[in-house]
Amino acid sequence: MRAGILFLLRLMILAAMAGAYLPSPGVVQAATPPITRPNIIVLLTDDMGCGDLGCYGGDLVPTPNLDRMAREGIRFTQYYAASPICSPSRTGLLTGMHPARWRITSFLQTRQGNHACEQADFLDPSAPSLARALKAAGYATGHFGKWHMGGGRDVTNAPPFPAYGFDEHASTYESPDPHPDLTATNWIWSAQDKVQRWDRTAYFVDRTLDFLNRHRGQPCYVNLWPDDVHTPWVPNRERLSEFPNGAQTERNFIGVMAEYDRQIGRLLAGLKELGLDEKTLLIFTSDNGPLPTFRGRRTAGLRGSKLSLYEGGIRMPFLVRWPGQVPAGRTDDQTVLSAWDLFPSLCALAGAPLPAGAALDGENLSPALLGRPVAARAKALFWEYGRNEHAFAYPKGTNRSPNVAIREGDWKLLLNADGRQRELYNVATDPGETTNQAAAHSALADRLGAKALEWRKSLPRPASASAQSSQPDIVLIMSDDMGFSDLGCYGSEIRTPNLDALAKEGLRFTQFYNTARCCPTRASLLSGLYPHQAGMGHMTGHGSGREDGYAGDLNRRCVTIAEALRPAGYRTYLSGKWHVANIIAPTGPKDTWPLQRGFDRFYGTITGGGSFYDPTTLCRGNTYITPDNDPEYRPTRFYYTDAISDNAITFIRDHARDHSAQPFFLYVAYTAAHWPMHAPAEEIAKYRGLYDGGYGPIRAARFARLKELGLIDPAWQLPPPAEDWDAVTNRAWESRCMEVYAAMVDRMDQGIGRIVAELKRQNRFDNTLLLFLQDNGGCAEPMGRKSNADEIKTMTCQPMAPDELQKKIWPPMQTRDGRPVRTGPEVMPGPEDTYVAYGRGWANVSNTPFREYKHWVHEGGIATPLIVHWPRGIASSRRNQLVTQPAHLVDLMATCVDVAGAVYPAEKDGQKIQPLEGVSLRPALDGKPLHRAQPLCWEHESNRAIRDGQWKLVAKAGQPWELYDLTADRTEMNDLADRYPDKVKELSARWEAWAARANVLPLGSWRGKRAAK
Ligand SMILES: [Ca+2]
Ligand SMILES: [Ca+2]
Repeated sequence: MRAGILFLLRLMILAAMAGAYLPSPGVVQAATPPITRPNIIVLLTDDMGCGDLGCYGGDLVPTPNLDRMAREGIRFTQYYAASPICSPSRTGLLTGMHPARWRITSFLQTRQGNHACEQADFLDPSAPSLARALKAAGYATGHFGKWHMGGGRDVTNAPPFPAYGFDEHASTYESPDPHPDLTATNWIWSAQDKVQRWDRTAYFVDRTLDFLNRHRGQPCYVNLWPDDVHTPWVPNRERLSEFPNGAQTERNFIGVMAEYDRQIGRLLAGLKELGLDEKTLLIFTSDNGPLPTFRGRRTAGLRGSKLSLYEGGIRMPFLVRWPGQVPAGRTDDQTVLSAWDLFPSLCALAGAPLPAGAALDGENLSPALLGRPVAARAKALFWEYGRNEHAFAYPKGTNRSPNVAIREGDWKLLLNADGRQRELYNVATDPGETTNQAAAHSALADRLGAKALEWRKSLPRPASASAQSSQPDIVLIMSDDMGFSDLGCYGSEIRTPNLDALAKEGLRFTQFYNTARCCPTRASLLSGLYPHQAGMGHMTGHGSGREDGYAGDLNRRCVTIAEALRPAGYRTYLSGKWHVANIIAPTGPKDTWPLQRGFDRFYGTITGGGSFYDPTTLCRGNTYITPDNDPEYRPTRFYYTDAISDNAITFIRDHARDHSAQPFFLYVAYTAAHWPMHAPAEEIAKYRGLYDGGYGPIRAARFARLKELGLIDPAWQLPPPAEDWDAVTNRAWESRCMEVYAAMVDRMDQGIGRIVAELKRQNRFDNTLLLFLQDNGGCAEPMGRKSNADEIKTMTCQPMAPDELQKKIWPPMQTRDGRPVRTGPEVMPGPEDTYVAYGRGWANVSNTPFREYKHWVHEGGIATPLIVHWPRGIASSRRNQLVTQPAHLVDLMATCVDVAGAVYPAEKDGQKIQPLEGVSLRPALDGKPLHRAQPLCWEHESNRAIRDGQWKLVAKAGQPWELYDLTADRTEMNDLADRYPDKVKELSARWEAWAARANVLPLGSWRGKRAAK
């Protein structure tokens, strides 16, 4: 009672002051807080325009309840949203600041999309929050409805609601914690949702009333943020069959709008029923303008729409109702207020102090909310929307606005951030923005333009630009034809101390996958797509006339990592094997060679295989060279693995000298330990005798070590051996094969050690993201395992001139000094005149504990180590940990683009680029889950597989599907296909859908020419 009298008294004083005191510009009278602090409901509607409400002159749909709310309170005609699109608009309201100050510039989307829009992935929880400020002042806080300030899609690390000061919440897909009743699938809505699309506003109204009812003893702050009337418009059960074709029709909109208004009626009735009418300040507004506008009817004739800075995009309906406190039936067409004014204004009404140190952009206009218009605000209003052409959507024609705007007094100036396209309107006399007065009032336009651009420049630099100084160097190292357990840190006896050290200081993935073969893996790694999408379903070198998915050249509907990173300021280098180009002729076109696919510098081989002492297609830039005629690299003794390491080091050294301020991407593609078994004698000597006991003991030791390291589950069975050592007749030769193989890996590891040393020497190592992986599993191909003694008897060989190119990839061939190259079990491998593969028995050891080999998509063909090392990017507490989430080559592009702050392009050189298939591995580096929308799939030579969670369905060419539960049985020993026929059916259907989508079909195209059509 006493409180009521005091409050009345205060209102009388306010009323008296309203008559007596007119604030001068720049001075706004702060409201004394009411004695009884009201509940505050901010009802923020999605994509609703003034013309959608009868009380603003709308005539599409009767809105009796909204109109009644207007009659019972104040209707403002000059209220502005913070942005013409969801996320920044919401950010402005919640933080009281221009949303771009928190790097929210467009709707929050995928990480790649966010980068493209120069924005953060979620609202920084250290930003001011209206909810937190009111909670600190004793309010109970709830958020019911759409959030869209973080979470959803591949953004898995958005802070939870309590981080922003909310006690309770129920929200949708675009939030850190989607409510299961609203989110049956991995999308914003679906027909499977328990709460149907047309019942959502009712659901949020119910949650709001329930929250108020449960917190009667406390003032409440509630965000009631329905996702109506955003598209799709799904008005009711009866009309669901019309979706999606009817999703944007006028008829469906009318249905949705009518239902929305009915729910406003339920809210008003509910407040009354709870006895809270006079205790509740209810604010109704919208986050941005409508789209489609139905010929401007939904904007009440204002120019523009959602996505536009013209009034139709940002001038919103705004109603305030507080029976008994706020005068009824008023229209305030004087006060110019904005979303970011609500924070200080509502805090003033609630008696809540503003957060210490907060630099709010808004001002306290609480007198206006109580019915006393503020004729002149202190601060100008600013907006921006649209930072580039590729990542932002814009309305068409005259509704598209310049991308910066300012309003001061009655004047509004729009211009582009580069100062062009100035438009000046008097929005008091010309709210439709029809007459540009920039020429007539050029001094005013100059002044406002300068002010707007100064404001625009004060915004934080885009995430990608501000990350520039901290953009990591990226070193992606891949080896050739190695098995899962060939590195020390993955259970091997082969000495790889440098890779082991990287693993110890970094992370090891236990379920990383390649695509089973050289060319497809390289295409997938470079492009972030499945191989067939990049034109590399099979190998290079098949000639023309093949199916598109098997053309054998990296196509132009993909970009390489180098092409994606260059625009973000990266220099790009490749040392090693390319193997994604059909044409290898020295005089042929080179448009699919590295320099034409985004690399600044290239040293290496265009094709695969070949001698380590005289690799065919050895190349510097676009020019073929030989080990004897390369002026830039003259080692005492040429060995290709060393050459790849040495040239990589040269690239790093030259970069530090010439481009030290720029980050670089260095792709190091070793050909070790692909056949032939070639290694310097001193390396082989280190392994002499180690493999004399044959396959069994080594395989058993690796199996034990893998378990010890925690890389495999002890419960998994080791498959039977592929070869029987007792049956081997050429044991000395057979064990020498493995000695050389080990020497090749060892020598590569030493080179990696030297690359690391150079990064350290250049002081770049701490901020280098270094990744190591292998292109396919151990190789069982029998290359060079039969004697060619008879063939070479008739060979005549001459020493090769320094400029003479090695044209042969495999025998018959000769050494540069004129000796024939020998094969078969009489030839101890290692030297340059030998050409031998290590064979199936050792490949089986390499692939311990898995089945099958290179070519096949059982685990032995596609499982690879992945070591990730990045001192600045991986918390020290995470070092030496294992990442057990499945991941795939397609994720490497997404990861590089992510950490580089680069933009994955939708288009390049006028050519549409296929969307990324992978997800950034960055959350996994932090120990967080990856959110992959699609299962992983494989096809190579008609071998096919699909992995979804624990399940893998796999088949060899022409064979039936096998089903494995990889959690229980990653060695693929217990085929569950007969036991779970429904799972087989489901996964095979999904594989088929992928194959159709990913350019894999017709299956078997890898065998030859295009099928007749
Ligand atoms: Ca919206
Ligand atoms: Ca390979």
